[in-house]
Formats: sequence, structure tokens, C-alpha cells
Amino acid sequence: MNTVGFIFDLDGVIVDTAKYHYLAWKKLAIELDFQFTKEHNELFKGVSRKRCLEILLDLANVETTDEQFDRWMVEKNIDYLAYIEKMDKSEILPDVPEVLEFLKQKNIPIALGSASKNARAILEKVDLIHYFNTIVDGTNVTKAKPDPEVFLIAAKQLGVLPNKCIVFEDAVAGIQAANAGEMISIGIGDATILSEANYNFKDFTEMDKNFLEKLIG
Ligand code: B16
Ligand code: MG
Repeated sequence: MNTVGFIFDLDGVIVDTAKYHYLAWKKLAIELDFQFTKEHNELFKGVSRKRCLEILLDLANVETTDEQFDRWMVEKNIDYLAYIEKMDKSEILPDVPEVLEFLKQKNIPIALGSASKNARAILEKVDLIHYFNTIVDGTNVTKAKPDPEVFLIAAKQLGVLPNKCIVFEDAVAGIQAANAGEMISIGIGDATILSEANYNFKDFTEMDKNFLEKLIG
């Protein structure tokens, strides 16, 4: 068993793909004749694609068949992937590579714990995939955050006890998932929104190496 392990969410922690999700959902919303705003997009952070579409259809007051639902899921993802295709290293959020490199140098196991089914493709595009000992994403889980499943699988695959895992998350549901898994939760973003986290930082530039050393123990 490793002593500690670090688990990173993807969207909002490593890269800002929320802006691309927003553009793809907005395009679909136009077809549904619904005014989709950035505030609506906030509700989608950390939430699975299927659940996002359910919420969008509820908001737009649209009832549909299973077949049309599936077509919209595919359509939204095709539009989203067109944005992902153009991503490169420049879209990595500040100081993320430095933190990953610091942990790697210390042989600390690192996992990804994301709701996205496109997580591997995104990590490859931004050339960070080699840092991760394991990737747990939307293709591996049956229960969405705030259920701790995604992080518990990651802990198991890292060979680290859940209460020795440190989770970086930007979504309320993700912080709740980490807390439900009895892990150490670190909110990245607005501390007033992520108030349930054990620790809060606006971004990784605010986190110094002493803090990481303390977590490693
Ligand atoms: P996909 P995370 C989440 O990523 C996003 O925050 C959320 O907005 C998105 O709907 C979800 O992934 C599914 O993404 O459509 O690519 O499968 O924050 O859990 O890394
Ligand atoms: Mg996120």
C-alpha cells in the first residue's frame, strides 16, 4: 500500500473545458429554442453528459423519445470534440504541470477522477497523460458525483486508503463525493461556492510547496 495518493478532477482543475461544453450545449439549446446562459452552464459542472441533457430538456420544457435523446447526446459530443481537437498545452491551467511534476519527483501516485468520457483524449491533447498512474472517468463509473464511486475506484487502483487520498475538485458535487469517500477535499475555485471543502484555493498558483509537503506527510 502506498501512503498517500493524489486524485485530480479534469474539467476546471487541469483544463478549462467548461467553456467548450458551454458552446456545444448552447448550440443544441438554440435548436430547442431555449436561451442557454453561463449560469445554466454552472449547473452542468461535474455532471455527466446524460444528466446535463436531462437538465437542459427540463429547463427547455421539451419532452422527447429515447431515440432523439440519444441523437442529441451524440450531436452535442461531436460539437464538443471539434473544440477539443484544437486544444494544446497552452490550455493547461496555471501551475498544474509544476504540481504534477513535484508529486512525480516524490514518487507519489497520481489518478484522474473525472465524469468525462473524453478525459483520455483531453489529457493526450494537452500532453499530461504520462503523469497519471491511473485514469478513472465517465466510462468506468455507474454512479455520478456526489457519489464517491469515481474516487474510491481511483484510490483502489492507486493502492491507497481512501482517507489517505487528496482530491482536487472545482465542482460542489465533486467536493461532496470526496467528502463522502472520507478523503481530503481541496476546492479549486470560489471558496464561497466550495465551502464544504477541507481546504480552498483559487487556483494552483496560490498553493505553495510547503502545503503539498504537509499533505504528503
Ligand atoms: P463528457 P469533470 C465533467 O468533467 C464536466 O465538468 C461536465 O460539465 C461534463 O458534463 C462531464 O465532465 C461529462 O463530460 O461529455 O466529456 O463525457 O469536471 O468531472 O472532469
Ligand atoms: Mg470539474
